Amino acid sequence: MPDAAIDDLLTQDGGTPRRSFLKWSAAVGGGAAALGAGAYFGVLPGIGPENAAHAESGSGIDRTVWSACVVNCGSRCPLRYQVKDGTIVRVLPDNTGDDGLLTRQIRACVRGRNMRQRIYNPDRIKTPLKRVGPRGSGQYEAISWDEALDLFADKLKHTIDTYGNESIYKNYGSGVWNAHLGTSGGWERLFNLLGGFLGYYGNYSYAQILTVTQYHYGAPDEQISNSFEDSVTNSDMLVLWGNNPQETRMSGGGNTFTSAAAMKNNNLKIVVVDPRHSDSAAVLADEWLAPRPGSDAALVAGMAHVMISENLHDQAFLDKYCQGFDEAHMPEGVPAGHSYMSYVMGLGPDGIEKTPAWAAQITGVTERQIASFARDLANARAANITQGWGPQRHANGENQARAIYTLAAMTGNVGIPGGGTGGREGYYWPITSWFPDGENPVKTQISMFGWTDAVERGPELTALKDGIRGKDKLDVGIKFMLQYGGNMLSSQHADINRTRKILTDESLCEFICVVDNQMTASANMADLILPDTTTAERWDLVPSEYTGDMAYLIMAEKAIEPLFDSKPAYEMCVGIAQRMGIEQEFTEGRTLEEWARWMQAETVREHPEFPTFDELRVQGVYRYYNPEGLTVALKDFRDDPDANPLATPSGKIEIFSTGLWEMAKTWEFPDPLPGDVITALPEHVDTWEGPVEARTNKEFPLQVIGHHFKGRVHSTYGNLTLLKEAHPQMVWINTMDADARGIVEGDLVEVFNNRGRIRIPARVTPRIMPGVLSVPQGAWFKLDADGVDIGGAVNTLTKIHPTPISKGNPQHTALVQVVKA
Ligand SMILES: Nc1nc2c(c(=O)[nH]1)N[C@H]1C(S)=C(S)[C@@H](COP(=O)(O)OP(=O)(O)OC[C@H]3O[C@@H](n4cnc5c(=O)[nH]c(N)nc54)[C@H](O)[C@@H]3O)O[C@H]1N2
Ligand SMILES: Nc1nc2c(c(=O)[nH]1)N[C@H]1C(S)=C(S)[C@@H](COP(=O)(O)OP(=O)(O)OC[C@H]3O[C@@H](n4cnc5c(=O)[nH]c(N)nc54)[C@H](O)[C@@H]3O)O[C@H]1N2
Ligand code: SF4
Ligand SMILES: [Mo]
Repeated sequence: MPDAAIDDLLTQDGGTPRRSFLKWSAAVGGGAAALGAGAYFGVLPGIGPENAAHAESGSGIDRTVWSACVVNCGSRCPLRYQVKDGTIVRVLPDNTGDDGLLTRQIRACVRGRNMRQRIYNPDRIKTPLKRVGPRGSGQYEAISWDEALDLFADKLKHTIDTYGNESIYKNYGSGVWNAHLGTSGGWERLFNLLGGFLGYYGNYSYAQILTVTQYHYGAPDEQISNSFEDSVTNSDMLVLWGNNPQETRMSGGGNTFTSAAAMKNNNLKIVVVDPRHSDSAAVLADEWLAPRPGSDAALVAGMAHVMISENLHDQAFLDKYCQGFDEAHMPEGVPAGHSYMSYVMGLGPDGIEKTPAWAAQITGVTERQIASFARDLANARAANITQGWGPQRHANGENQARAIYTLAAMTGNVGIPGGGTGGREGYYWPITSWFPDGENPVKTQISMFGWTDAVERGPELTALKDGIRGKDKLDVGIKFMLQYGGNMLSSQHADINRTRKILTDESLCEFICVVDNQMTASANMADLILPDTTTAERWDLVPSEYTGDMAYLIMAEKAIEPLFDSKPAYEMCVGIAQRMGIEQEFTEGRTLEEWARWMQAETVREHPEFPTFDELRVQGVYRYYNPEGLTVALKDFRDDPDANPLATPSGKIEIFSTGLWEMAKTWEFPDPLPGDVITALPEHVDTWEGPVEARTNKEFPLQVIGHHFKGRVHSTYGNLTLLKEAHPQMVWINTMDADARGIVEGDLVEVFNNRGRIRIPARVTPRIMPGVLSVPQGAWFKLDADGVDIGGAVNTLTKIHPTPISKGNPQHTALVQVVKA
């Protein structure tokens, strides 16, 4: 944008541009057609002087600065900080855009609007801290930055010299996810320049679906579905399958808005499939089906039985685009009886017909509901089945995910407007430039969930048994761990008590450094704690993430000076690089702000339509769109499967996966638990602590899941008084289960199994199915003198046992008992 145009915007009065903007947005809101080639609209009029980073006369405010909430909630919201005398006195939301489907305001949720409480929280880590008592005891002394960085550099050098680079690990942490600079903070670049570190693959969000998609659709990542914007425009049915956008996508820029738009379309039926009557079920659903957690593959098989029996499935689509639905479309060399149809109709190896009655027994959904949902789905003109990541975050969650994908194929919805792939709702991935981390010279990777095993018994881990990649086995355990922007050590990984025990043994992992801005339970496990700033105290550029067909970029300007003795991670890395003799290679002469400017210059070089850094400082948010219009996933494949085959062995959707068939022959499960199997078809399998075991387990008869919760993003924001009052941590329990135990609403209860015990109030409600509890995940872990977690972290109850294919985190699978405290 030329300078004159910026001047123009800055001098316009607020009213005029808004009116012209509304006209424009009405056109764009009309749907795909309006988003033709070249329809890149970035500058939304309505950007008045109140947004600019300049003095505001008469308001008592020195300046208003654009920044953002960058937690990993999958949205990203702009925030405008009003600053007076170097202090943020007020947090304002986005004021660009309107209520148009593709021009929507990116309104921050209740969490972001309370950002001041996080920035000025008493839990802020104020100075570098060195451990003085035993690990985990929480005894620290304040040290200077010089001492702290010396200690870090010495330990790093010692560990590399003694054990090699493969013993260095940067743990998963999503607290600054997807900020172009903050995500890495500089750490990966630093380690890469020093010879590299043990990598990880996958993520806690969707490890299982991520990995199996490669086998099912041939895609390297989860296969997204059509966008909600497309559903609003073109579907007559939208299925939210273990998908809760009203709570997990709460930004006004994200799918809370677009799914609500779907709800306003009277010709669109919305079905929610979730053991809980989630906020999305409450707000959006015409119909709610409640399967037991971990039973989705059985539900799909029961529905498939209805479709096949009544000839409702799309045979033409399955013939042309899929492998393995029926016996006529199997790869060579596979014995008869291994097609999905054979599995469903009882003609496969197990000989069991997957009737609705069979499915009802496993899922708890009635036969009638299964049949009528199957018919409705098959008869819909265009249905978008969108699965969230709840169904796959289970023991053998891989099969759950693939089963839901399969339903999209059986109903012929893949690749058409209004349809979908069975994956999560589609979006336009941001195209802006990142901070350059460089390449990791170490190619060995563990699953992101495998780090406690790699600490405890690294050299025992192998490729075929534990999913080590890049090597047949690990040679050394993790000896040096950096936890940056994550609360894995005592909150977000499974089985907190066991995790803490593994970490307490200083002969295993010899050095732990936590870099955070709040004093979390994980920080308490560190040998060295380094106080980071918050985003408000540094420069960054923040892209949107899962925000449907409207992508955007936000300016995060440094609003205030670093509080206390904190420092942006990048500056910590510079200090360490100095000590390791690589300062120049690391910085290339750039400060943090200069890197932020560099990233935007890189973006503008590739996309001249984007605003420059200084333009973005004024306008705050830049929206942009996929030039191809609304997301219709796999449209190319649908239109011409020969010209655009999938990257599976057959080039087709593999309902029977050749890759998994082969994998099942070679992968090793020396001490298998039920469910540790790899099947070429998306079969239901009875797993450890799953819905079937729950029925016979007298000691721990209740399944517990931990839904993602509006009061926090994981553990972040979990220490804010206002949010705790608005959204108290309570365990959801069905009225019948509560009655049977003499529990009434608000009673303190203890939820426990052999791994741990938590104490929290009960939320007695018919909004969760009998036999199932939900403890919203991410509460701050806090042990009392008896070893009871009175913070109520669900991971006190979950198990460290990886899923069979992705070696991912089955953190919605656990059995427990509950009693009145
Ligand atoms: N039982 C169960 N467990 C789960 C899940 C589940 O569904 N059930 N979900 C899993 C999923 S999907 C995920 S993504 C993970 C998330 O797990 P984590 O990535 O550990 O997420 P948070 O708990 O939010 O921790 C983020 C940390 O970053 C810190 N932070 C925030 N801003 C900054 C900053 O600017 N600098 C630094 N240095 N630190 C900062 C926060 O204070 C917080 O301590 O949890 C997983 N755990
Ligand atoms: N407010 C808020 N928003 C968030 C987050 C947060 O912590 N708080 N975390 C963010 C992150 S990092 C991620 S990865 C996403 C997570 O997004 P998801 O993984 O989709 O969220 P979950 O709450 O784990 O699961 C979604 C729904 O699935 C249901 N469910 C659980 N098990 C099953 C099952 O076996 N079958 C079926 N059909 N349903 C099941 C749960 O009750 C829940 O309502 O959310 C993101 N958004
Ligand atoms: S938590 Fe998510 S929805 Fe809420 S303000 Fe932050 S980025 Fe936006
Ligand atoms: Mo996640």
